[in-house]
Amino acid sequence: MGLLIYLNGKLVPEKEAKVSIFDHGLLYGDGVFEGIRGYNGRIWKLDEHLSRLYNSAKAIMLEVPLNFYDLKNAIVQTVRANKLKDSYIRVVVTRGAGDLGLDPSKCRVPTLFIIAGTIQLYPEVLYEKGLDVVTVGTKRNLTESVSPSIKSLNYLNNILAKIEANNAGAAEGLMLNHLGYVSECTGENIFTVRNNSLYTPPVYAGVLEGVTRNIVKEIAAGIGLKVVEKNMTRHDIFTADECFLTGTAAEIVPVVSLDKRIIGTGKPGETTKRIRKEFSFLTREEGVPVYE
Ligand code: PXG
Repeated sequence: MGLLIYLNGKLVPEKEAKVSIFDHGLLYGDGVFEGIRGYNGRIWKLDEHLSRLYNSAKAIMLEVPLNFYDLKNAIVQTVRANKLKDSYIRVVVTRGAGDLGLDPSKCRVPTLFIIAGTIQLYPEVLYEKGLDVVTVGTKRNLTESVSPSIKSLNYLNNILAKIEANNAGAAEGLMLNHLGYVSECTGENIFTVRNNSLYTPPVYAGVLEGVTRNIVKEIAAGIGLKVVEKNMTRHDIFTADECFLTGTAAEIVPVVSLDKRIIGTGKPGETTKRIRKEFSFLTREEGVPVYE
């Protein structure tokens, strides 16, 4: 049995959920998206994800066909229609169908679809053992070219980095910005732990302002850890006590080496484990209810 997909105002079986081959989301990667999680019959940080979606759309001058309230409702309805307790939700807005030229002004109606399914990004064993990460040659997009703050359908920057990580046999790739400072991994933000403080690159280093990143900052404050946003080099990661990545799909995943340099003890650290525990507690308690 397939999923029910929300497509332009209707719930349709996945086999019937089709978009035009002239859709500029497909032809040019012209569109925006969000990846959202549902836990325990609730949708986690829905408002935060939707704010980012509207901001991404604004930056590319794309009008989301539904207002905030109606879009929120459509997402809840889609999760409910698929009877999901734990879910991974993909919300996609594209420029819509146009002609073969790239001019977005010729695309009159944006396409909106919502997929509510499930995901497991990494096998469980990687959360226990930690990831080996390599630095990739592909630099993170320049802020004044395609801003990393826009969660656009144009993910080739990150996909090229992921290909390099795959080729090196590593679970993730660390991307530097054009100045050589650490930005983020291909679909996750990065943190280090050192002397009871957390460090993460600032948004201006070319990172997506992750929803999970922001929650980790709150968790850290709640357990008495200082959070410092500053430019970081690979050296800062080699010599950290602990390192972890954050993202909606990955949640919080420990990193135990970078470019074969063992980080800390080479095992997931105590602070990382503590934050993972707090995070998993919050995700089970909070969120927009789907079934009430
Ligand atoms: N950086 C980038 C470049 C991302 O795409 C994050 C950080 C983490 O942000 P959140 O808000 O999720 O904490 C993301 C989001 C995947 C996948 O399958 C990952 C994302 C999006 C879509 C797919 O790995 N990550």
